[in-house]
Amino acid sequence: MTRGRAIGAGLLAGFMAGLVMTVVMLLLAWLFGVATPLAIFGDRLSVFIPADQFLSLMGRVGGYNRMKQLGVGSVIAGQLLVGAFGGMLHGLVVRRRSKTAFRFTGGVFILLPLAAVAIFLWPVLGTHYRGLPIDRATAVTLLGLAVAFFFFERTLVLTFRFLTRPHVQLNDQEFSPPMGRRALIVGGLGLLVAGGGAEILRRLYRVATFSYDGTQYKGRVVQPITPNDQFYCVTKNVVDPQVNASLWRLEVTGLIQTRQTYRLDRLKALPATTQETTLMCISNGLDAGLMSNAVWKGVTMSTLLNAATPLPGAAKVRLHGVDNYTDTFPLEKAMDPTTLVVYEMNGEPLPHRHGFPARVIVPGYFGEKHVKWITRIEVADASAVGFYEKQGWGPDFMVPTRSRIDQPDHDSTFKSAVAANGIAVRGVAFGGDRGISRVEISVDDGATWQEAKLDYPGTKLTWALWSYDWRPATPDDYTLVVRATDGEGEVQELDEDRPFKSGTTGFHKIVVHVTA
Ligand SMILES: Nc1nc2c(c(=O)[nH]1)N[C@H]1C(S)=C(S)[C@@H](COP(=O)(O)O)O[C@H]1N2
Ligand SMILES: [Mo]
Repeated sequence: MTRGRAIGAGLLAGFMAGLVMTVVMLLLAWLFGVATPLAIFGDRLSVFIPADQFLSLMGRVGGYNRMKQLGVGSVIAGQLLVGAFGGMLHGLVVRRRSKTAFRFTGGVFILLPLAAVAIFLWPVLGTHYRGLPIDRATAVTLLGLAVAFFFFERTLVLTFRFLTRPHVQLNDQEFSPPMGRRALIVGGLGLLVAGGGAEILRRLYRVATFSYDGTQYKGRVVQPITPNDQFYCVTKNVVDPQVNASLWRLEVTGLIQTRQTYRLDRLKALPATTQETTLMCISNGLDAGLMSNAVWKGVTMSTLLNAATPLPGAAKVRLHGVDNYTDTFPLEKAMDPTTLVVYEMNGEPLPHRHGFPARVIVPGYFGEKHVKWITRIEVADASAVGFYEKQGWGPDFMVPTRSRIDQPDHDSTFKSAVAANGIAVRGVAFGGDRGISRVEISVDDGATWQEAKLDYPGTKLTWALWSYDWRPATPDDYTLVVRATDGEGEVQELDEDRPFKSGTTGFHKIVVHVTA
């Protein structure tokens, strides 16, 4: 076999093997919720990208969803490239040895990559999109990788053999016909496999988070309690978990005396608490709607922790979702009677995208800490960090007091005859776990302030809805500003020293034109 032929056949066989392997991964993900590099490679990489770089990258590619799509696309492209390269090496080796045993190719193309990928992906192997507990999920992910690599190895070896095997034996002389026709057959098969893969990709795309990640709740529609299907939504995932409740467990582990495991029915059998709580994302802009309010039902986290008995040295809890999302907060906060593990949202089981079957509610902290699809509460020492903390978010995760004008629209115009009858100005104000005691509105860019009415005062743990009947007398361009005072008497402020990684502070302003 010539060198060129070995390389050509190797590249084609390797590309084909990469394709088959990728389709196997897609199938495993689609049918069984197995975590594959397509999804978890990005999770693993993103913790190495500091928050500011992460945000600028996100801006450059056109948003979080685009970034996720690029991530998956790059992993697929990478797998095909590495596959082709591996195939080429295989071709060159076979050319010298003429025969390769499974012992050899299995070692090089199954065991070696399995070890390498397992080591690199170790922290995220415990992911499972149907909700297996972390240890079992790790085993399933490894098994899935082994299966995918097995398909790679078999496809590579057999395709290469098919492409290069001499099929005519004349007077002891090898005759190798040109590879063209066989390459065509392999190419055709490749197209079929790619078509199947594209179909699975399409189906996965339809259930992917692209259509709803970043959903906001703001404007005229805002009511005291956000309907479940309008609740804001943020997820790090490309495809969110759809947990099968019978596979799912909640474990309490780490620095504790007795490890505890709860099935959903055991969790629901514990004394329940119902609590209205508002959530807001750390990345919520002053005018944005990554903030919503719901009534949650579940059990206090302290019930679960006390049953496990934390040991001396325990300082934090690290919470794990089935999507290997993690976050932490102080043990003291975990023991607070308002910190919950909930399974109902506004009287219904948690919707999948909001964490079915159970999520954490931890009032006062940004949305990130309200871990969805929770599967493990790990009691840890003070050094434990979570997913976004590794990216450098924080260090302050407490919600600062914020307020927003929902109505009228920014840049809207009113005839003065209409304006004289009153323009309804409405909005929300949120003070973390401190409540809202007062809202003021300014129509002259903060020079003077008027009292707004608290139509829905909420509780210490929720937002308040406010309104103001504004009757501008003269035509002008008005700048409206809102400011809230929390339940402890602290007036909302612009904290210039607060890093953006701890969430924005400041005032929401809109401009309204009143014309003659
Ligand atoms: N397991 C898991 N929990 C998670 C996330 C995630 O990606 N995975 N995203 C967090 C972020 S950044 C926010 S703002 C809230 C959003 O909760 P919601 O989608 O129910 O509004 O969930 C948090 N909990
Ligand atoms: Mo968030």
